[in-house]
Amino acid sequence: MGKYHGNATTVLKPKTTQEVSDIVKWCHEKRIGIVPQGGNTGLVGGSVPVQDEVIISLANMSQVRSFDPISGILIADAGCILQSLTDYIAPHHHVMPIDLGAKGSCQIGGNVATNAGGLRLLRYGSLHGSVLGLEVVLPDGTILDQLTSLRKDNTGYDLKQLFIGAEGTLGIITGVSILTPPSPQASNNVIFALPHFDNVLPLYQSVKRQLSEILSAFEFIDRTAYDLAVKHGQGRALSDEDVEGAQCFVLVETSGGRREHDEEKLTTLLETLLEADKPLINTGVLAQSPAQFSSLWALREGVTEAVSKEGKAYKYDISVPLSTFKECVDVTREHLRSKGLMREDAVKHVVGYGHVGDGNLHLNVVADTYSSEIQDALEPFIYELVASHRGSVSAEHGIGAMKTHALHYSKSAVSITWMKKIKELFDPRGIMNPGKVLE
Ligand code: FAD
Ligand code: S2G
Ligand code: ZN
Repeated sequence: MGKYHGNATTVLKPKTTQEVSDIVKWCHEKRIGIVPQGGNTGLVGGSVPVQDEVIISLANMSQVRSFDPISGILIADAGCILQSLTDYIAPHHHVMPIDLGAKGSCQIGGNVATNAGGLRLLRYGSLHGSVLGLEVVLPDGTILDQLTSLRKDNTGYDLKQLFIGAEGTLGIITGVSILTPPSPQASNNVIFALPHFDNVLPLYQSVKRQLSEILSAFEFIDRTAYDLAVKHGQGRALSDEDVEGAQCFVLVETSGGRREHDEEKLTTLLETLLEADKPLINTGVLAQSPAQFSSLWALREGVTEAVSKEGKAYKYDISVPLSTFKECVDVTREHLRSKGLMREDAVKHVVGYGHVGDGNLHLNVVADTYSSEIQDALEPFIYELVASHRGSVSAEHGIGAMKTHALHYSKSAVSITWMKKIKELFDPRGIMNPGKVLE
């Protein structure tokens, strides 16, 4: 399951919705396949041609159309980069309801198309909730203008929801209307070192109870992921003494109304945890400065890069019950060991990290090289493991081209049949992102 490589002869970069519509109309008439492309940061090959489709890049549609600092409603071209939108609304004291390590390149249109989750979903929910409206060019070139900025609009079927997470297979998103929350007056974070994984769940319970409304992220990093992040220069959050005996780590972020109030809550939490008869944590380090706040996040966000620097990654972005996070990593490692594949010239590491609050584990197998032997050992093993927990084979990254064969592990035959009926209704000529999501 390596990085996907397609080859397109043509990349078009329209500047307006009308240009997108004109191009799509032409492709529709000529029955030419299209791949909508945002920032190209997707991890399942969704933005890459599978044959010789025309790539329609939204990069040149990067204007903010409007922002209302009272309601926080932002209407932007789909090609706006997430970081640019974050920077645009910050002076108006608002934040984007989504944050992910790819923010410097990914576009809001791609975020919506993949229904990206990310680091803030725990606090601000899914894009299915924060997206208020969409402008979409349908596979025959029709412009579907649902770019409403209404918080409430119960008039007929909510069509926009179909395009959120459709990965460009039902139409090209050209405009996004999204509700942005007010920026927190104070953000803080703390990293905890835990002696073993079993403490993560009770820690999550007490953190939720003690921080309640100011909790904005609760991220898990196992020891291997942590060591790889440090090895590859993604920050050094804790001293060697602090990490002594730690089996995993948790990064907690708070976003609240008053710094003093939030810091008091965090300090009380840390004291309570450390003074407990059986402490859940070995230690905790509270960020003392904006620089330290950023370096704690850099460590967590840098795991992806560290994994890809360490070797060839087989990435499994899965939803499984929180209690099974460590088991899934350990069982996979043991399975590979039983095949004689846990060795330096085959599989070097099996790591786990992810979004605890979303039940989303990023299980990454780091190999020396890609090989069919490793691939065959991993699939369908991991998909069956996920299905045994009634989980999802793709929590937030989508299906793209790389996981179409695995869709049935998480969706019933009836569901897939009706997905295909919807695809047939919107794209009877099959020109919109062919080979993605549905086989
Ligand atoms: P692309 O990669 O260009 O495209 C992704 C899919 O959307 C493709 O199928 C494409 O055809 C379609 N598409 C793109 N733009 C449009 C459009 N305007 N209209 C219709 N279809 C379109 N993902 C998460 O969910 N959570 C994370 O925490 C996260 N962290 C990441 C960290 C790193 C370092 C990296 C590299 C990736 C991460 N991702 C994460 C994956 C990726 O960033 C997201 O899927 C992102 O939403 C993709 O946006 P993009 O603009 O790069 O889209
Ligand atoms: C994350 C990023 C991509 C990956 O870090 O939350 O979604 O799988 C991931 O490393
Ligand atoms: Zn993620």
